Amino acid sequence: MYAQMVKSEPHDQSAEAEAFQARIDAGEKIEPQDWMPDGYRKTLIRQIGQHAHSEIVGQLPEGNWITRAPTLERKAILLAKVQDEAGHGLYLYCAAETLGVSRDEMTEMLLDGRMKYSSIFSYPTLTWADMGAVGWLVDGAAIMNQVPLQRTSYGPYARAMVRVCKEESFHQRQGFDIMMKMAKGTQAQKKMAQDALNRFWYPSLMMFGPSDAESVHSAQSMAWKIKMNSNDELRQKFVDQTVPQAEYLGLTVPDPDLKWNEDRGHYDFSEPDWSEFFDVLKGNGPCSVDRIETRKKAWDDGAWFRDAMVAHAEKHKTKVAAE
Ligand code: BYC
Repeated sequence: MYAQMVKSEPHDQSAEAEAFQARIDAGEKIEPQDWMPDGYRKTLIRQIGQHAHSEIVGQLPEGNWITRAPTLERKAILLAKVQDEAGHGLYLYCAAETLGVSRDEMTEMLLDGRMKYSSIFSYPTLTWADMGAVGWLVDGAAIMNQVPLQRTSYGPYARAMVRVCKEESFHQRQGFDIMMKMAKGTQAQKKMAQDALNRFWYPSLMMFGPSDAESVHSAQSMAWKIKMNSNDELRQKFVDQTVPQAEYLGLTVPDPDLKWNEDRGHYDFSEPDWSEFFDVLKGNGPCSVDRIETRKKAWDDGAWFRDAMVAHAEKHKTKVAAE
């Protein structure tokens, strides 16, 4: 269906493409029924689809701790957060569907490796402090990336981001709150908090994507306002915001070269190990195989339910047509 739709674009795109770019430059929103270049549509499907998959796969590392949360209150909070991520996935799948791709197609593309999910979720969550680090750092990085996306040029994506960002702010606060409790707790708890920061720091920096020099899509995506900032810009903003928070917690960012640069007005910091990042993207992260197997099992287990819903809808349609 997606392939058919792309083929049906008008042949002479130049005048339309120019008018389209003018609309983008004027800050107008593009809506599903509007003409758009093939590349714009494909880039959005790739980015929104990847984003949706990340929200869904992102439930797994935290879902791992729901049954082991230390108190009833922490359990209720974590449960609500993981449910929010499912909601985010749904808004995003719906936004992508307005571009002519179905959720089933996107899921199949995730399961057979044609679509990606965020590299961060290929890492394991080993202790309760990881729930703090994920909320604080991973949701913190997500907010840094997603707040500007509320102004992205594609209407359904921008609107989905508004609600997602509100919920992500709560997620980040709850993560920081867990880190506070751990960092100000017993020696053993503080050690766990430091260990979680050590393991999640560089994978969180990787969430923003490769360096600007290596980013293949940034220039075009920024011209189309699908992306509002470059990967390096957002990574720097994240470091500048997060380092004082780590200091407040009394924890040490695992980067010996981290230093405030008075001239630049930013922190200097070490780049993540990019060979590790590209290896994770190839499906070689510590939990990559497990994440996809888990999603595949959930998809296969849910087949009977999806079939039943379609059968019910068909039956209803036939009944309405007969009346
Ligand atoms: N992981 O040209 P580039 C969350 C790929 S979930 C995997 O810079 P682009 C949450 C990229 O796709 C947050 N792949 O790409 C949920 C491209 O490969 P392809 C998820 C990555 O698209 C639960 C190649 O590398 N947020 O919030 O311009 C619990 C070259 O990169 C990654 C979003 O998805 C990565 N980290 O920029 C808690 C936000 N980085 O596709 C929290 C929306 C790059 O050509 N997405 N790649 O095969 C974006 O803003 C952009 O897609 C990215 C990458 C900044 C991620």
